Amino acid sequence: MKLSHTSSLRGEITVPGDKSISHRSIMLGSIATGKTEISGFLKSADCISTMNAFRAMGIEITEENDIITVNGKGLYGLQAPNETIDCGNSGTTTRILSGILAGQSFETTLTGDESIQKRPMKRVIDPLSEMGASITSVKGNGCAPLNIKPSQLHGTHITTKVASAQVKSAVILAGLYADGETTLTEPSLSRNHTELMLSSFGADIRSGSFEDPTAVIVPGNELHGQKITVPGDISSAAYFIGAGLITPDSEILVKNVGINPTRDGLIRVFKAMNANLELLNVREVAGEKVADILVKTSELKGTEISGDIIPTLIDELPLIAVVATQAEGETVIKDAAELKVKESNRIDLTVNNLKAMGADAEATDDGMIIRGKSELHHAQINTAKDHRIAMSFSIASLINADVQPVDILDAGCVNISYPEFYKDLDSLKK
Ligand code: SPQ
Repeated sequence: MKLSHTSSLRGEITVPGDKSISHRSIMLGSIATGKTEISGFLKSADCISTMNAFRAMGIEITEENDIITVNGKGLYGLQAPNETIDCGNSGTTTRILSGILAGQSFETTLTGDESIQKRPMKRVIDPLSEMGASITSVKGNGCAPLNIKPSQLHGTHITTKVASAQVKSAVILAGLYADGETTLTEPSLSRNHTELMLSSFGADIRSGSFEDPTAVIVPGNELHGQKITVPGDISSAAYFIGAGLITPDSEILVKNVGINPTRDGLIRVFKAMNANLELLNVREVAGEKVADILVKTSELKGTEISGDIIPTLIDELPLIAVVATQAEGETVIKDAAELKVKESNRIDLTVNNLKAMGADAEATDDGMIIRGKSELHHAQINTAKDHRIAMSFSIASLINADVQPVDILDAGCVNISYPEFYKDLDSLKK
């Protein structure tokens, strides 16, 4: 897709539902008893993979007037699927589902696309095995396909090396099927949507905190279907917030954005960079904090991003790197080696594409350094079919100094998390 620069961005936008919360709403709705009604569900390729996985296990999921209804069958109501479950491009589906499947009385195999089959799964295989699960990488390479056989799970204490909400959620959900209490301590607090939602479904769960990132799940409670309102995804809102900051003469109101403190690192970082950004109408919707975000063109300065804030903005780092090219001075991103094992190696891809556009960017072992301010030029952007790279560089294209457009390869990959992205971006161009 060819994208040209724009003179300004103005108007209001409501971003689609949060991807992480949408996945969890289907998963918990399926293993709860009774109906779960979901409004604001994100109908993107990744969340549809989760829906299809549960449909394949006998769960009826219907849609009417934009409300998704999951007819849950309880903790022990899933049925053996007829074939291997295809998780598509979704790491969230593959990893969290493996925790639920570890507690079932039937055997399953999970796989996904080329990218999924390269992403590390040992991080869920190891803790689930510690709990007594029978889970193996079919090819013996620590990646999907994963084979999961029935076994009795035991409550135990798990300590993880990486802060990962997917690993944490897999362990917590397996913990629902264990014979005692399961605790999980992660190095820093990762997003806590599973904990919040489980609590509203009636589970006996304690969420960790930034001071003590230990979650505790006690099995025994039945889960009950709920009404869920999914807030807008801050990871999708991020593109418009970033765009508003770096495009001249811009003012954008991004409405209904989830600002759970385990996800709001982007806002804290942009404020530290001197962003003209205001949170309006801050409220709570179904246990999640939500706000409208007003953003205006800003004179930005570089910053350091490292430590405990990293898990709270991990998916936004390619976009933050693009924005950093328009900040005076150096932006240093550290402690973010996890970026190498996402849908692509997001450190290398971000830095190579930034350099191709003329920015001063350098990859490091666990992050990157961007020195601003640089004029950006047209280039061909290799996305490796990674939706976050495609959207981040679509934002870079808005300030391309040349007449020639930026060429985003495999631009359709935005379907993974934000099918209407280009249409929404166009609606703001003035
Ligand atoms: O599902 P997937 O492919 O892993 O999605 C990504 C994304 O950019 O959309 C990561 F590539 O988001 C993850 C996120 O990085 C979604 C997620 C979740 O919903 O629990 C947690 C984070 O991953 P992790 O590995 O830190 O648990």
